Amino acid sequence: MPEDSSAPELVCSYDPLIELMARFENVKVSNTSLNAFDGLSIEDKLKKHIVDGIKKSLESRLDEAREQYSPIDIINGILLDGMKTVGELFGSGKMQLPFVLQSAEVMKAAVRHLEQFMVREEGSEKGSILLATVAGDVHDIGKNLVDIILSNNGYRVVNIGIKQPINNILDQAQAHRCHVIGLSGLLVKSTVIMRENLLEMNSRGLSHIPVILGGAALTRSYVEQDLRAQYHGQVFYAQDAFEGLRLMGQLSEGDRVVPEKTLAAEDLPHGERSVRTGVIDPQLFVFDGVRSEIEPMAEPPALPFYGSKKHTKFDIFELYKYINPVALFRGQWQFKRPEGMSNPEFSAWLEADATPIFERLQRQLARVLEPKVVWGYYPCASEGNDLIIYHDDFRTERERFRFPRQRDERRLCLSDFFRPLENGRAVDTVGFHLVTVGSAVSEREQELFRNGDFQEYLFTHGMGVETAEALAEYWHRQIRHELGIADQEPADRKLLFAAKYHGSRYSFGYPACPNLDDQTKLLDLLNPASIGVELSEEFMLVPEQSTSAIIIHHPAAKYFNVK
Ligand code: B1M
Repeated sequence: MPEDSSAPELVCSYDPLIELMARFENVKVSNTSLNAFDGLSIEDKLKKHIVDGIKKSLESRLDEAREQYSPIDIINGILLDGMKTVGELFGSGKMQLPFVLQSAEVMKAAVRHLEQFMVREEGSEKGSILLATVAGDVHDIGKNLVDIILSNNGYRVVNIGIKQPINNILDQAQAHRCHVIGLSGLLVKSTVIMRENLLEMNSRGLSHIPVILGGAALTRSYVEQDLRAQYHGQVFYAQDAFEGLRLMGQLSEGDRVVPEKTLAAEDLPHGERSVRTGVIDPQLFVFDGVRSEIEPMAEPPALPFYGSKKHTKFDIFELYKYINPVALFRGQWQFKRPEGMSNPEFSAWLEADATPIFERLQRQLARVLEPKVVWGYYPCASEGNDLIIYHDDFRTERERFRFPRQRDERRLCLSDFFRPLENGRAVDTVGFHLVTVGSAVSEREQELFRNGDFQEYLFTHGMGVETAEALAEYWHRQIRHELGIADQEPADRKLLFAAKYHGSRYSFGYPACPNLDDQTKLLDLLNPASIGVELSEEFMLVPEQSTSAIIIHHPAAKYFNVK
């Protein structure tokens, strides 16, 4: 830089450090995370690192502990004890999942640091499990949460990822000498695959391997009744990662695990048929002439246009306004109201602690989330339990959906909301949409998971999921406007999230339209390949954070169950 002779000479007439110290002389810094370690033994200090999820100074304390203990003793004797406390706190409702993950992060960081000083001894592990999401299923997070909890509690976890065919699961389990197989999946279809996998293990003579099953659509009774009756070996249901941990504990001690309670047939909740078998009773789809009292609309909305269109330009911050904070904070991030805390106190706590995370992620993910929509309108007509979609001549059949009808209650069926053909011509209108937030957010999640940033992984995943839901909500609103039925738009977002508007949207796989195979027909109508979405062989949408729906304009269309 050229010397500027005209610049005034800068003379520092004071010591900035002393000045700074003087300024903060009377300020008490309450750094609990540092002070709280004072006076503790090295063992308790390390446990505190784990339980409180503190990474600062972790390595130096581990090095200090190494002067007395071998790395393996630090892990098994001290750190795992800390994780046990974490599990107990979580189990008793005193610790929230995001903080459990923070503890797991510290555990992983500690093990990573100690590994360089360790010689792996054969047979020193507590137990091992091969984890996979079953064939055709792209759901990652359920299995990954199980991985985090098990591997940071001392188990060897071989996580082979999503969409895993049984051949690969068995090959990998044998290659890695895993003594348990753990299968996960999101949808009912996946529970059917799990059953097929167990039967395959029977026929290959591999039923000596215990199997743990978990996932949103799975029920304890299906696993502990139906599947246990079919698998020659031991099969267990784990409702969450901690039940998986408990089962691993029992299986690794070599005990044959006796289920706490074996369900009797009469204990089974009514209407579990679809979940238990994966096949919905075909009788529900047969029209026996008795329909509900729903009167189709005398003057249904006209078609806004025929066929499908796409939309890919969104103001992401506008979309964020459609995120349901309850679903995000309590559903995805699993912040739960601690015992003894009132509802208003909990809301204030969420506002102070969860909302800033939400706001930060809105900014950070603005360019990662890639919202895209395909939607369309078609002339249609009902016929018994069927909804027929027509070509743009309004006469030639293009697609046919068949819905189940309630056996009791109101005898409702989705087709009742539509008019039948009149003079051979379709006179009603139906909408469909399919939304996605793209694959970059899933890639970001995988990176966070690989790097051991478990808490951020959960937060990011929740944002992806709830932005997809928000986009579906936002675009359904757009459709109501296009159909001219935006006459009951709720001013309050809470009412919007409670679907207090004109008409409804139903996703295939949900109770009123349970056939996931119908996704194929929806995809034929909408052509979502134009926005990068395709179907897996088990009818799942890829990318993962995508969802589709049939949109019904009838004002009486509300959610209902079919059993
Ligand atoms: Co939807 N969805 N969804 N969904 N979704 C379910 C699963 C559903 C049960 C809702 C319902 O009907 N009430 C239903 C499935 C029913 C069926 O199969 N017929 C359903 C459906 C139908 C669908 C679509 C097909 C709808 C459509 O678009 N037509 C579609 C499919 C998506 C696709 O194809 N890509 C869809 C879409 C979506 C969103 C994208 C909007 C969103 C995100 C999905 C995602 O994460 N990829 C979503 C959500 C949020 C849900 C619910 C509400 C919550 C799922 C979740 O995120 N759970 C769900 C209903 C529900 O569960 N209440 C539902 C949190 C996650 C961490 O839990 O994976 O279950 P989970 O893992 C847990 C435990 O299960 C257990 O431990 C984990 C941690 O505690 N566990 C194991 C799991 N694996 C384990 C293995 C073990 C041990 C424990 O040992 C080996």
